Amino acid sequence: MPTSGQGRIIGGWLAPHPPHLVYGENPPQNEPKSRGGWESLRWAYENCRKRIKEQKPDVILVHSPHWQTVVGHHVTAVPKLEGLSVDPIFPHLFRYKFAMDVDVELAEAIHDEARSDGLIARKMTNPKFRVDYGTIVSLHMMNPDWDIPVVGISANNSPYFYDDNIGQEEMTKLGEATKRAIEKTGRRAVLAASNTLSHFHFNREPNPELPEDMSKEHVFSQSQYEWDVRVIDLMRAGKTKELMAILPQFMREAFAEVKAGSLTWMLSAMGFPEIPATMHGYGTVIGTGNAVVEWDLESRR
Ligand code: 2X7
Ligand code: FE2
Repeated sequence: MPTSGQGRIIGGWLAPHPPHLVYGENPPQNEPKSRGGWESLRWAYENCRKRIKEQKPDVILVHSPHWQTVVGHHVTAVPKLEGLSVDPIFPHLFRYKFAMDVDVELAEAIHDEARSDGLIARKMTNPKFRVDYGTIVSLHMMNPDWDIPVVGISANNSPYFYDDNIGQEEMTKLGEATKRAIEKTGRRAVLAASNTLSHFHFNREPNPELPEDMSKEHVFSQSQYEWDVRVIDLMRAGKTKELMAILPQFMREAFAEVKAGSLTWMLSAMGFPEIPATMHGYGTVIGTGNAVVEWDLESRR
């Protein structure tokens, strides 16, 4: 692992985490088995897997809305994490035996940089910690071989208690701290914002006998769909400033999961790049809108 020289972020991915995607794939780590489903998103993730194999980053960092911390921003800072992760809402779809190597040096550097910027931060050093399904699904879909070390970053809950802006300002600072830590530790890093876009969903599984019944999967509403398209089009056009400006309204009107801050963190770490992002695929999961989107910083150097 490089520990000196100028590290850099080589790419960032909007990497949504519905557990259905892992369930649809049937990897050996996941106990429940399916007949498939949600292919448009799973095929989109195949492009990501290919890109990661080509790029061979030193580390993948993921910010997950389902590792919720009430006080501050936490980072995984223990060399190995393994165990069983169960989705609390969809335990019949996701019971996954995880094992991951953590880049502790980078995690500690993020912690230190965040604190030096006045953020509350904490190192998560419990080796028995049960990693949340958001972190696992994004990482599995990006790199099912799990042969690249990772850093997990928690979602501080403040946007859900206070004004949206308080949380997003913090996430901008956390992104900057992450960037400095990557540079100082000399890592070639890929970032993952583990976020669904529009987030209203059906309150019952349309077909409980067959959760992967794709004849029942569709957008929750036309207005949610139009919101997703508007946001994705700004990403594709590289209009990052405009994107950031409409996020609060998107959060309010489409209940967008970006409220948890993952996307803001990632775009901030990448310096809010005004470059066209590549859209790899869009699909709904239990009515929510999900997109796999890439910001390629490497080929633009
Ligand atoms: O966490 C999720 C999500 N964000 C979207 C859809 C379905 C399940 O879980
Ligand atoms: Fe989620």
